[in-house]
Amino acid sequence: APIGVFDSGVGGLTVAREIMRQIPDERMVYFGDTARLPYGTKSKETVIRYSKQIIRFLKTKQVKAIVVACNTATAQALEEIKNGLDIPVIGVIDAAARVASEVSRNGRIGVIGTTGTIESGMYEKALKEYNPQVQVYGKACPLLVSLVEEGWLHDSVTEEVVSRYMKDLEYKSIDTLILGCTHYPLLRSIFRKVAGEGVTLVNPAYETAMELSSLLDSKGLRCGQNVEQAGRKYEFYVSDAAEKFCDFANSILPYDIE
Ligand code: DGN
Repeated sequence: APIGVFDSGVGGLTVAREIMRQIPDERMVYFGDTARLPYGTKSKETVIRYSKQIIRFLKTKQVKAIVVACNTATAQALEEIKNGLDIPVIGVIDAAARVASEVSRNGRIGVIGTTGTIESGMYEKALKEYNPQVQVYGKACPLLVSLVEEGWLHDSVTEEVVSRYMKDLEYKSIDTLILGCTHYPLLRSIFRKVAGEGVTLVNPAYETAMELSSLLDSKGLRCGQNVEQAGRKYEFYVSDAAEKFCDFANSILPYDIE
């Protein structure tokens, strides 16, 4: 059975990409809610409702586990959607928070994401569960999603915007920065430059793929390696604008989708 992965749009493809890289034998069904994005500015009630609808769709695809590949949906809806679900579901926040709390030496951690993610305080809550001593500094960076979707990944304008946002974290002496929005790992080189070498960047997409891998192992849900599987390995569904989705997917995935 495949893994179900969903996001508000294209951003979750950074998580899908890590799943393809880290656990290449697994099949995957991806849903991007392109008709209703962005989730970053929507209310909690709405994000919960949308997420539950998508999960109903993914269950019709017989998925064995679900990854909420969206920081906003994880922050706003993960707790609610876990209830009453008979398959494992993970979000993108927990593994990133655990790793960040482990790698930080001075306990001063920055978190950046959409307004919804930062205002939810969920990263801070998760980080403090792993280490109550940490100081967490959140900063919403809403403009970055549009810049990434415009394809301006290595652009001086994007660098300028990143610098402006990072100014607020400048005097906090953070040594660890969580890229808490699906789009931000695509700006890694800019963050690297702006934040400086002394700051460890934590990528929730990568950490989530690793957590999914251990979860499948521990639940005995791992697919047999090298097994001939019927049907397509990866399936993608969107609620609108499939062509635009394809273009973005083809720009970041290791192979072309139709
Ligand atoms: N996928 C969203 C997130 O990770 O928070 C970003 C896109 C959005 O809905 N604004």
